[in-house]
Amino acid sequence: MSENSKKMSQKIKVAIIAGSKSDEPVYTKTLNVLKEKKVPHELQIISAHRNPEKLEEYITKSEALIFIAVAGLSAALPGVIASKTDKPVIGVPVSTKLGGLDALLSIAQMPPRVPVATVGIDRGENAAYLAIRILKLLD
Ligand code: AIR
Repeated sequence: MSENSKKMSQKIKVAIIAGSKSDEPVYTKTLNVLKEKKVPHELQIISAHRNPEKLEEYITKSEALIFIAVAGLSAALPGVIASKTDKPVIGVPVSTKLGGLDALLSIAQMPPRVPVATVGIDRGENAAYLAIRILKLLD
């Protein structure tokens, strides 16, 4: 089997969605761990505020088992994803302003029945390690 068709036959397990390309230093940490551990994944840049329809369409169609959402400022992204899927959602707050406290509180303070697992500010790698632990439960 060629490398290309091998890739095609691997189902995406983790979908990483970032609110902006400017979050790249943080989501790169997530990508690096998933690449190193050979977990099939894909990255999308979709803002919950700027592209809500595109976000909903992507979540609905995605075959991923886990979503990792990376965002700064008011950081609605992880919460919006959790409102549209019952798959696990891991949120990564980005230190865009206020040292990332704005995003951390926004992501962590979800209402009852709509959980988001929140990792530390700029801790993109921990989102990947947590996703891998969850995926191990399925093996
Ligand atoms: N963001 C984008 N749409 C909604 C939000 N909260 C976040 C991005 C990024 C920050 O706003 O995740 O952390 C700044 O984005 P930009 O595109 O202006 O650089």
